[in-house]
Order: sequence, then structure tokens, then C-alpha cells
Amino acid sequence: MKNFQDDKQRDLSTNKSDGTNKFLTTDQGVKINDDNNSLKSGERGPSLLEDFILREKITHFDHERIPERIVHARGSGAHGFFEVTNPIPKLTKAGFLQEKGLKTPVFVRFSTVAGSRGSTDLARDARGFAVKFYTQEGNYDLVANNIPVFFIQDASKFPDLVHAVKPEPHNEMPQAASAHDTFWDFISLMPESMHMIMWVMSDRAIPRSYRMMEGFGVHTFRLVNAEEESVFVKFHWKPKLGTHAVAWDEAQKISGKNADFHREDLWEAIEMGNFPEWELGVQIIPSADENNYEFDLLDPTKLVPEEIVPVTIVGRMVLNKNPDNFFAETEQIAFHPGHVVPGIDFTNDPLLQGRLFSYTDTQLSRLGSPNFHEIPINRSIAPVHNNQRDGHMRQEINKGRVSYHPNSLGGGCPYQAKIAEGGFSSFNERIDAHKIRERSESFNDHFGQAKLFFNSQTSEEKSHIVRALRFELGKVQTTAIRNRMLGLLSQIDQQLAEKVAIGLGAKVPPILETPINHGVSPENEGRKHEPQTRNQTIKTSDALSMINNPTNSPTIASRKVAIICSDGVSETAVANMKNALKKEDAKGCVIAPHLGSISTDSNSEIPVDFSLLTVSSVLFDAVYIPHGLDVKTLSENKDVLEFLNDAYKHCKVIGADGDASKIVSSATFVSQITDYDPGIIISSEIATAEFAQDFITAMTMHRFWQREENLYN
Ligand code: HDE
Repeated sequence: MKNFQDDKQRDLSTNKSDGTNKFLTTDQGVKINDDNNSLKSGERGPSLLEDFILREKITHFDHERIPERIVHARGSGAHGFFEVTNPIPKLTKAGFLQEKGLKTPVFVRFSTVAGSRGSTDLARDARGFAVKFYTQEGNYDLVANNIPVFFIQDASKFPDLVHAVKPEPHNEMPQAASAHDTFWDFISLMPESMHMIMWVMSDRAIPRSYRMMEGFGVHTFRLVNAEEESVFVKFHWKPKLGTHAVAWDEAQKISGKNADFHREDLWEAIEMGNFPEWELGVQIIPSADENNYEFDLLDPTKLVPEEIVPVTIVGRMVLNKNPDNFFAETEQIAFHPGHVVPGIDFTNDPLLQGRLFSYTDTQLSRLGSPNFHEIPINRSIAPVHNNQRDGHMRQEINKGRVSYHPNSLGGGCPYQAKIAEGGFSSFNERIDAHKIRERSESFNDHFGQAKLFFNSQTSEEKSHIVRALRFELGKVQTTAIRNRMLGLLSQIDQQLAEKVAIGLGAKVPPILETPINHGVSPENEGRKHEPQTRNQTIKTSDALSMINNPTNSPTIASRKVAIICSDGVSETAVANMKNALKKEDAKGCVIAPHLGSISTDSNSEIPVDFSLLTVSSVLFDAVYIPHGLDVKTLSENKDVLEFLNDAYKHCKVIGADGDASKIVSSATFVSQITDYDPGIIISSEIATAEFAQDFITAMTMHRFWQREENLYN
């Protein structure tokens, strides 16, 4: 079978350059003899305008920034491939989904939404999950998020939403945060956002890693087969490593310790050969079932529960190569939900329809010209021939007299493709309607799925949502906004609202006092747009919880463990743990009071990976303290104690063997432990295989959130 996996790398290689063993030159290729001094009139004299080398260098520098994305500005990308595991030719004619084993190159960009390009990775936010498939039939972009629903139902509200969440316009604060008045003012007047609000207040909004996130196409799309028959689909990415989060306190500390935490994690995993992997799945909904649900398939604030329509896996995606140049690839890539190939089509979801306009429009100003499709990372590997011409920075040299169609002078070329030859034709959907500026009544259920989401969470996850809302609304200064939010929350769950109210020192107002905007003009207000709470066929769904999520598998691959060491450490204890972790594809990092190396109990030297000064517990998944350390000194070391206390607070595995357990006992959290804690692995014996295994098994649980009952009551 033909394998296209490397086609895009081959294509990119024609634009790559490497200065190794080469002369330094100007942009015109002239070799430079002195790059350190400008041309002057005399040694101490003024610079000369004639200095074309200086002028060129400074001019290029002056213009090297481009506008950042208006949303999703902060992102990280990687190359990889998509492989079909379960072809679906009966459902779609898309060539890249036809044959088992067929591989298509991809580039993926993950992002936060609200923050600027230089903001922290760990903001509470949705994450973008945009995939460009370089297929043989042209580029297909699946521009997804890590949350399956959205805040608003109609594209016309998108600028309002983004204005509300971005830093406030008078003082440009706060950066990469939704915890401020304008965001919650808008949300408190938009009951349709309640389902999405439940998701962004949950731990989905603070992922442990880009590699541990699900991805969702959000809108209902169409697949179209060779007979021009169509089904509706929802796209899903399911991560091989499971779906995991950090704690909110941890997220805030990571933002200070390493704002590039997710970027570095993705980069390092790929460099280490731990290639991130996802399965691509589709929920398939026959056209005939379009109106058979208690929600409208066109409403992007609704998901289709997996218990009602299961996810069929069609392939897998592996990310196996970091970009060579961040700007050229990750920054210049331009995604568009309207980049589809024959066999994939849109629905009338009013949010999707607006997106189809926005992406090219924004890229025109971000990338500066209609020729951005020629930038190497955006270039299709399928041949491009048309009559689009000229414009800033045109690269293609189109030959011939003809740049119009139809023509006779060019022999009619380039010619149109028949559908059977792969020509794209839009799905032949029948529309018979009045032109009307209104919201469909079928979009009115604003609370039903918010309830379903909340009820599907474990008790620990529910308390995370409560605490997130207390935090976010606690930062809101306007009392009326906080109260409106409590009113809306009470329509999702009275207890949820009451618990949040305790943190705000407020009372939940009666429902009737909650003013609501239903996205309709005032004269229609109250006519047929009362928000409803429709009963859902299913009451809970494990797929909506992270803890109960069926994607989770017991692996610690690529996780990082802090091994706190000092002189005298047991060489066998460190080696035992490091080897056991390595077997699971995880990594033990030696952390000591200083860099360089430490001496062991058998007088050998162990290299130190990080000094206690430069790292902290929030950058690791678990902590191990091996036998043999200077117990007295380390028990009093503030950095070590903070390390352990944070690891405990963030519900991580803590292990110690031999004498080192005394260091663990000196951390303050020990006094709070009332019951047996399965995340604390202590062994009086040194360097046993059982101890390492218990430690690893505990790590597969990811976190021991039940500890928080003692911490936060
Ligand atoms: Fe986007 N979105 N979006 N969006 N979006 C952009 O395009 C927009 C929406 C998503 O890594 C912009 O090139 C509108 C939903 C991702 O380069 C812009 C609406 C979903 C990315 C834009 C939405 C997304 C963007 C900004 C509502 C999940 C980053 C820069 C009608 C399915 C892509 C750019 C990357 C980026 C518009 C809503 C996903 C302004 C108008 C829903 C992953 O065009």
C-alpha cells in the first residue's frame, strides 16, 4: 500500500536551511566580513547611511513580529501522522479514511484561548486542539477544543464573549484569566453558557498535559459517501495516556515556576521518544434521527452522550517530530474549519457557519496577504492549480497567458473535476425556509446538559467545581454579578449554588430574580424563548467525568518523579527506583541541594539533574526520598519540606524507604493524616522490588483527591 506519512516532511525539506559550516551572508547572498561593527566615519565617528549590512539587519529585525492570534494566541505544535485502523468507506468518500493502514501526515497545534502569546500554559481555560491533515485530496483541518461544547449558540456573540474574557480594556488586566468582572458579567446574562461553564470550572480546564486531553470537534458535521448519502458525526480524540488534570493551587504555582510547562512537556516527550498518541473516533447519527433527541444536533452547547451514541474508533494519531522552527511552523500555521475534503461537510450549526467566515478573514490580517496558503507549513501536498493570482509575497510563478475560466487560449485549463474525479460538491441538503433573524426554540434548554455534566462528576470533581467557582466569582468585585451567577447555578443544582454561596458570603437568590437575555430582540422577549431544563434520557455519563473516564488506562509512561537526594544517599535505592521507573517509560530525576553530583553511601557519584533552587514539587508527578540521606539536615530544609507539603496538598504519591521515612514524618501534612493514605508508600526495608512496584501502582492512580476532604473542610 502507498504510504504518505513522509510526504509533508519531504515537501517542507525544500524550504529548510542550515547554516552549519556555511559563511554568514546578507539576504542578497553576499558574504559578510565583519558582523560586529557598523561602517563609521573614523573609529569614533558617526555611522554611515551607506552601510547596507547594518540597514538590512536592523530593518529585518524591526519587522519580525506579526500580530498574534486574536484568540488561541498561546500554542505549541508538533508533526505526526494519522493512520486508519477501521476504514469507513460506507460513510465517507474521504480518501484518507478509506484503507486500513493508510497514513496521512499531520501537524497539530494545542493552545489556550484567552491569554497572549507569552502567557502561562496553566491558565484556567479551554484548550484548542487543531489538526491539519495533509491528505492526497487537499488539506483537511479538524479545528477542535478539549471541551465538547461551547459558551454560545450563535457566531454573532463570539466577539462579545472574547471581549468579555480578554483583559479589561481600560487597564489590560488580568492576563490569561477569566476571574474578573467583565467575563462573569457577560456569562451571568447568558444562560446558554451554563453547560460550558460547568466544563471550564471543572478540571478539564487545567490539564496535566496536552498529551492527556480529549479533543472534540464540538459541532455536528456531516460525512458524505460516494452515493452522496450523508450521516451526522461528532468527532472525538481519545488520548492513549488517559485524561488527567492538575490541582488548581498547583496550576497557579506552575504558572510561576514554569509558564512553559505544557510546551516543555510536549517537546520533551517527543524528544524522549514517548510519542503522544490519540484515537480518532466518530459518533455516527443517521440523517433520519436528526430530530429524535431532546436537544438539537445543531446546538453547539449540547453534546451527544456516548451512552446514547457510542464512539466508533476509525484511526490513531501519533505525534513524533518537534518543529524545526517555532515561528515558521507553529506560529504561521493557519487552520480553518472550512478546510474540508470531499466526503466531509458542514451542518447549519450557526456557530460553525460563523466560523467558516472568520478564520480566513483573521488570517488575512495576521499573516498579511491572501497568499498565506503558500507558506510551507500551510501548503497542500495535493497539487494546487487555479486562477487566483498575485498579491503580497506571491511565491508561485504561474506560467502562461491565461488566468481565467472558462478559457480557450489555455485549452480550458486548469479544468474542473467531475464528482467522480474527486471534485468537491456540497451536500445536496434541501432548505425551504423564510429568511429570519431568530434563535430556534429547539435551542432553549440551557440547563439540562449542565445538570447532566454536574451529576456525572465524582464527589471530588464536584468539590473542584465548587472551589473553582468560589475562586472565579470571589475575584468579581460587583455583588450583583455574583448574585446573578448564584441564581443561574441554582438552576443547575441548588446544592452547588449554596456551596458556592458560602465561599462568597452570599445567599442564593430566588430563581425569578435572575434577569436573563435569551439571545432575542426585546419585542420577542418572553414569547417563546423561556430557557428550559429538559429532562435528559440519561442521568449520568462516565465519559463526562475525568476520574471515571473510560479513556483512563493504568500507565505512568512519560511521568516524572522527583528523587530528592543528598550526600550519603543509598546508591542501590536510587538505582532501584530509577530502573523500575525506566521499565515503565517514566523518568526519575535526581534533585539535590546543589547541582553537579552527590556522593553515595558506596562512595560513587550520582549526577544531579536539578538543584532544589530551580524546581519544585509542582513540576513532578510524584516524590521519592531514598534511604541514606542526612535525615537531620533534610528534615529541617525548608525547600524539602515545601516540596513534600505541596506534593501532599496536590494529592500526589509520596514514597520513602529506610531512614528517609523520618523526613516525610517531619512535613506538616503528616499531622493532618487521620486515615490510611494509599498515596503514601513507606517501607522500612531498602531498595526492594515490592516497594518500587507499590510506588508505581500508586502512581497509576494519578492523584489521591480524597485527601482534600481533610485539607479543605
Ligand atoms: Fe475558533 N477561532 N472561533 N473556535 N479556534 C480562531 O482563527 C472563531 C470556536 C479554535 O491553533 C481564530 O487563526 C469564531 C470553537 C481553535 O491556530 C478565529 C468562533 C472551536 C483555534 C476564530 C469560534 C474553536 C481557533 C483566531 C465562534 C472549537 C486555534 C486565530 C463562531 C471547535 C487554531 C485563527 C490555531 C482560532 C474564530 C469558536 C477552535 C478568530 C468566530 C467552537 C483550536 O478565526
